[in-house]
This record gives sequence, C-alpha cells and structure tokens, in this order.
Amino acid sequence: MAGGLFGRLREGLSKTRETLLGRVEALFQGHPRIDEEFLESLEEILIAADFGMPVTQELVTALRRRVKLERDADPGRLRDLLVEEIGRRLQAVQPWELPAARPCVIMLIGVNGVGKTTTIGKLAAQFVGQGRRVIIGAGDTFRAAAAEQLQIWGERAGAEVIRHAEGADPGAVAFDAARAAVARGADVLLLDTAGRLHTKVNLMEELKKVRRVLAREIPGAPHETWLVLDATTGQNALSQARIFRDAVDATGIVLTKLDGTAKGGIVVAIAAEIGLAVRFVGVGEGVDDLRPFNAAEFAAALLRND
Ligand SMILES: Nc1nc2c(ncn2[C@@H]2O[C@H](COP(=O)(O)OP(=O)(O)OP(=O)(O)O)[C@@H](O)[C@H]2O)c(=O)[nH]1
Ligand SMILES: [Mg+2]
Repeated sequence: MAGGLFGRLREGLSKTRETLLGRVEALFQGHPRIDEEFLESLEEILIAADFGMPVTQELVTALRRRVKLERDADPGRLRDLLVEEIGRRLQAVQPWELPAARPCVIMLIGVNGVGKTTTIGKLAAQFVGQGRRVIIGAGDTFRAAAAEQLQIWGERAGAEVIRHAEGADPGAVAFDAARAAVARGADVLLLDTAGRLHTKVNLMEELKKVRRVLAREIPGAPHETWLVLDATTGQNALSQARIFRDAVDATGIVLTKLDGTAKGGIVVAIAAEIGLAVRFVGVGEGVDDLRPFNAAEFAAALLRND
C-alpha cells in the first residue's frame, strides 16, 4: 500500500527512515540467524533512534522470548513481530474520530514554538474539507502575530477567527469563541493557547481558567485537550509532556516536525511513557502535512521497505 497519503507519511519520516531503516536492514541482512549479538545491536539502534530505554528493553525482551520459543526464528518474522510490538505501544489502536458533541471543542496546549498555531491552521483546513463548520479562537494573546498567523490560516481554510487585541485576557477570548461557536452552529471550535504569558501568572493556572470558561459555556468542553510536542526536541519533549499531562487533563498528543528529525522513535517513547494516544503527526509546514495517526501504519513506515 504505497498510496499517496501513506507515501507522504513515509516521505515526512525520511530522515528517520534513512538511518533507522537503513541500520535495521543491514542488521537483518548481516544475520541470517538471530543471536545475542543481533539483539544487542538492535538495542543500540533503537536507543539511537530515541525509542528510550524502557521501550527498547521491552521490545528486545519480546524478541528474545520469541527466539527462545522458536530456536530457528526467521529474521523476516522477527521484523513482523517488531512492527507489531511497536504498534501496540503507540496506544492509538483506532484512528481518532471527531467526538459527537456539537460544537466539539478542541484545545491545543504546549510550550512556545512547538507548532500549536500551525497545527490549528492545518486542522481547520481538514475539518472544513470534510464539510464541517469551524471556528478558531485565537487564545494566544501573548503576541499580535499569533492572531495574525491564525487569521491567514482561517481565511485560507474558510474558518472564522475570533480574536482580541494583543495582551487581552485569554479567558475572554475563550468566552467569545465559545459563544460564537454556539451561535453559528459550528461543528468544531479550535482554541489556540499561549506557550508563554505576558504576566507572571502561571501558564498552567491560566490554562485551567480557560478550561473552566469553556466548560461553563459548552457542556463537556473542552472535549479534547491535545498536547503539542516538537519531535526534534527528543527526550526534552517527554519531560514537557509529563508536566502538562499532570497539570491539565490532556486527552491526546500531536507530535510535530517529525520531518526534521532522524529520531522518530520518540513517538513510541512518548506514547508508551505518557499513556496518551498520539492523534496527529506533523511532517512538514504545508496544510497537508498533518497526518491522522494510525499506529500500524506508522510502525510500518518506520521499519518497512515494501
Ligand atoms: N518542518 C515542520 N515545521 C513545522 C511543523 N509544525 C510546525 N512547524 C513550524 O514550526 C514553527 C512554529 O510553529 P507555530 O505554530 O508558530 O508554533 P506555536 O506552538 O504556535 O508557537 P508559539 O505561538 O510561539 O507558542 C513554524 O515555523 C511552523 O511552520 C511540522 O510538522 N514540520
Ligand atoms: Mg502560536
């Protein structure tokens, strides 16, 4: 299945594929039989691709167990097993679907520069493309450029943007955006948030306040709170993820800039250690470079050539 969209995912992952897949290929080719040296080399390869120690050890243990069960384990079948075991650790067994609530409120959070605003623009375009009515709330009032950036994405996608002046209260933007989404009968409200603030108010406290405003206006809102993480920051993204997960009830992860790293294994490390499903991955700056996440497809894109 080298179809267009799957091809695009592979292309976006090309840095990771060049190193990881290249090394895995060489390893399998050089070892007609699986032995301890093979498993040690595999461990090194996975660590180098940022799968992280816990996941790497689980994967190697699973392979070692299989080799013990079948003394003549065929390397081809072991690769299938590796793809399968990676898929299982990605938490997202079912691709994400828009929850039934209307309007469905999706809030994006994360530190500055990770790709929240860009992701909102791409999501808006995708939802509109599916025939949905979308409202965008420019909840990052830290700099005027953020709302400007959203305005451009919104106009291109055909989504209305609710914005206030720079420095305004993000809670007030959330309030107006929620009211507008209800008034216009929107299917989706996408709310951008700041990665930093003007004041010394704690970012987590501010995010909690925004959530309370949304919940007051729309029952059950926010229905999704996605933590946006930059894959190029590697293990650093993992520590950010822990802080946000614990402070704000995040429901999923969007991992951006996978095109910019050779260490795509970080996706697996994050999903396994944070216990949240990856919902979308960013593989470029263009509007089509945000892919709904499918665990099996992703694992195959990392480790398969066919
Ligand atoms: N290559 C690549 N670049 C991306 C991707 N997603 C976002 N970017 C770029 O990352 C930069 C920062 O993106 P923003 O969307 O402004 O990030 P943000 O989280 O909103 O940042 P703040 O508003 O400062 O908190 C921009 O130049 C984006 O084009 C991606 O998947 N791949
Ligand atoms: Mg932004």
